[in-house]
Amino acid sequence: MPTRPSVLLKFFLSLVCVTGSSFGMSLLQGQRVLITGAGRGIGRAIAHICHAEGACVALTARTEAQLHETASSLQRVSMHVADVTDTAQVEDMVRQVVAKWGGIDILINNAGGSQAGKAPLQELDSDDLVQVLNLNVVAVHRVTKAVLQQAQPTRIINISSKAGKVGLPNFSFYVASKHALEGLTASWAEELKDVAIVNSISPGMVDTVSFPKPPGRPGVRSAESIKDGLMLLLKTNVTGHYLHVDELDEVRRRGFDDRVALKAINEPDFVTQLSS
Ligand SMILES: *[C@@H]1O[C@H](CO)[C@@H](O)[C@H](O)[C@H]1NC(C)=O
Ligand SMILES: *[C@@H]1O[C@H](CO)[C@@H](O)[C@H](O)[C@H]1NC(C)=O
Ligand SMILES: *[C@H]1O[C@H](CO)[C@@H](O)[C@H](O)[C@H]1NC(C)=O
Repeated sequence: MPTRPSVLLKFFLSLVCVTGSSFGMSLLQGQRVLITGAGRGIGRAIAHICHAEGACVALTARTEAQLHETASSLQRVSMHVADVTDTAQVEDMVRQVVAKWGGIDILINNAGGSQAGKAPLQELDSDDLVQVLNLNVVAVHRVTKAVLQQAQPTRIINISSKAGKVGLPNFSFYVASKHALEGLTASWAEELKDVAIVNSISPGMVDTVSFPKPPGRPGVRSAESIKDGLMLLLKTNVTGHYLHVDELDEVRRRGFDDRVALKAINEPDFVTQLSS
């Protein structure tokens, strides 16, 4: 099994991205994709899915060993150790990615985390809310801003959650952070509408280090199973939308077009609805 392509082969493969060629049939041929939190879990699955579609993938995470694990079976790949909560590290990471690939076409804001512990509000420490907002919201702005300063991405995808849409008891800090993420997504979709498509995806109940799931629990899915939802968001020309992978499955079971699963983040105008 050839898992370590030669340096020369890697060089030629990476030219596809540096020169922006797009001669293949794969959806992401020649596209340069930056993925945060790519060292494990959903970020690692996203890296593999994008690479299988022909993309050149730039991986970033805090832990170098984990980046190596994600990259080990990939050819068109670069690794960039950075902490998304540190502005200088993020700006430097984006500089390295642009130097390596000549640009960034797609940004996938995947890095994020859970709240310190599940508990009702009376038992939570307010400082923990600052922590979760810093990682799940502030860092997304930091990375997205640095990318927009140094490259012209045409697509931005945020990894959100059902918790971006509904309240969940004992989980209010995480819920608040994902609601805030939806707010960023909807606002940025409008601000960037002439240059980039901005959407969010909820990967459903994936068993990860940040969110371990008891084996056999109903509804639990693998990180790899988000592929069809992710591909839909990588193709769509609508912006400011949210997709939940479980809902895409249900849309398909009922025989609707996949696009039915893409829901506008903005509520329809209430007064217009009343008068129609
Ligand atoms: C929330 O946490 C409290 C206290 O730990 C627990 O008693 C309660 O069952 C939890 N509620 C839910 C819905 O998990
Ligand atoms: C997206 O593409 C479809 C078909 O290609 C087209 O009918 C639709 O108007 C487009 N929508 C936007 C928002 O560009
Ligand atoms: C992307 O997702 C992150 C959290 O994963 C969120 O904080 C951010 O607001 C999102 N950005 C957009 C444009 O949706």
